Amino acid sequence: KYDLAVLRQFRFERVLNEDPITHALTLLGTLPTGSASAADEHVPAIVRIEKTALTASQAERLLSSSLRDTKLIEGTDIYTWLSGWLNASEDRPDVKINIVHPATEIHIRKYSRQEFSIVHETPALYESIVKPYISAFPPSRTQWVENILSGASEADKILFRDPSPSAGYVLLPDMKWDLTTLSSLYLVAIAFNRDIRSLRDLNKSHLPMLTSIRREAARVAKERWGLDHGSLRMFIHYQPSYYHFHVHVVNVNYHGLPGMSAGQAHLLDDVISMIECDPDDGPSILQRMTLTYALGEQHGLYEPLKAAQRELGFY
Ligand code: M7G
Repeated sequence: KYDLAVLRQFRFERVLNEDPITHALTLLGTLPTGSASAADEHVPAIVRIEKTALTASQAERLLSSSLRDTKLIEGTDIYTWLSGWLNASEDRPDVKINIVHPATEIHIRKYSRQEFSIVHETPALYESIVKPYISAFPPSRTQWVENILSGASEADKILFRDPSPSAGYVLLPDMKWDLTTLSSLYLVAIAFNRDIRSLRDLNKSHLPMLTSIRREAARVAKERWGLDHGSLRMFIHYQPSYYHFHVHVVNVNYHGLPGMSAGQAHLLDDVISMIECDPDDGPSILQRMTLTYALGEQHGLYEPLKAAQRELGFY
């Protein structure tokens, strides 16, 4: 549905973010609605363009044939640095493009450059501020999840499926992955159980699902890509962007993504271990503990949590 012809119609408005570390630029603009009746009508669209990584599989051809041109920047003694240009190639795309269209205000805020601040979410603040915030999201926010679970989208990408409504989930490539660069392998396991809105809802009854995700993700990574035990970092975001339970499964050698910061990423192994330490009844540790994490100033919880913290004397 989205191709070069559609992208050429993008009307640029402003840069939302610029990240030299991930070689990505996130643009806000508009794209046509796509409906025949309103051919000229444009609605907000976010387009994130990221330069793809070079991989070891290209090593042999890189200098002998892929390189089209070079220009000397500087050199001294045994050191030289040059600019270079690569030939266009079918099997080595230059960029990966992510599109959110139509983009909501929440998407625009999420993708915008922003300052972060640490907040301490006590169980009481979870009840009074975070839980109502989560409940206020319309179901349309996670339509993409329902499409995956029902098989309406990405069906041919599913790597593992356990259809049980309580402990089941699907494992598939995350949209952050380009599907080829093994060093940046990124999968996501999405639960069928719609009652788990976040890390806060996990308890002993969810151990079969959590341990199954840990086991099956490792098995699939080994069988498909030859990744050995210990090659994956599996974690759960808090706060996540989408309040439908899922686990991130990422190549352990892929560093530096913002979503891997201490506070936001909770290792699946640690979560399993914490729940295993819980007594057999009563609220789980995840309901009893204060969770500390960084929130961007554009996040919907930023203002209310910061204000509540000031009242509680956290600062
Ligand atoms: P999150 O922790 O809720 O938010 O994770 P984050 O985006 O801030 O990390 C949701 C995960 O689902 C992210 O890793 C997204 O890249 C991924 N994701 C989001 N969408 C809309 C899709 C999708 O449509 N398909 C797939 N395969 N992954 C998605």
